[in-house]
Amino acid sequence: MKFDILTIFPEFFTEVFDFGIIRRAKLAEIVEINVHDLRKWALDKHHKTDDRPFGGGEGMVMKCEPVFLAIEELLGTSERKNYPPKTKVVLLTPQGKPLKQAVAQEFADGKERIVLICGRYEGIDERVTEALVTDEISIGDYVLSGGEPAAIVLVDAITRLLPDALGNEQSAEKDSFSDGLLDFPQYTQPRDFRGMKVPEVLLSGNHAEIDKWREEKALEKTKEVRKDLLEGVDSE
Ligand code: 6GU
Repeated sequence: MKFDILTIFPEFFTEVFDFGIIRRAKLAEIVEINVHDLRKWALDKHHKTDDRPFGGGEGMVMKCEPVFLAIEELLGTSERKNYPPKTKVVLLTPQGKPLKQAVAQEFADGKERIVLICGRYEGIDERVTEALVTDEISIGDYVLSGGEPAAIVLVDAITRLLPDALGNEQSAEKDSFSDGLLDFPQYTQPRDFRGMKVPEVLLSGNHAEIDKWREEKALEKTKEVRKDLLEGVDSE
């Protein structure tokens, strides 16, 4: 999978992909992540990537030309219907479709290239959305100053789902949400920490009992904090 991130803050991403699973996936060439400074495609003297909104109002709006030029250079065309196969152009925006595990799974399955456009909170010229963008994604119902943290979240969520990205010791199938439930609680050494003891059942060696306990705890936790997951209701 090849990711291209378009941003006005490339330094934001300096080290964020250099740890853990993503670092390993890069080294194993399971993913390639390229970060591009949008200013490179801002052709005016001051490399301006934003301007005041037509019609008036607060804040600045991202200009469309640098994004069009970037997409043309990266994908060979700014005509969405002519993009290379298995290519997506994702705009990170609070106006997007909420990111869920199933959405990440869809991107991981059968896509080879994802271009991520980091919008700024105040907005991006609508012609980018109309002509270039295949998917608009939000990472939740709260306000971020820009799409950069959301791009990091999306790259992480997709990368861990790619074949061979996780070592054998880990499995994406066992992750929270892949079965629609939150995870059960985990414990490790010591067995007794300041009087707080590890539940007996986990020390019993009885795997049927342990599985049953874990299932119960996962259900209990999900009922407590994320009832919506059990009701199949779409909510954050
Ligand atoms: Cl993708 N962008 C911004 N600016 N805010 C957000 C978001 C994205 N997702 C949730 N809030």
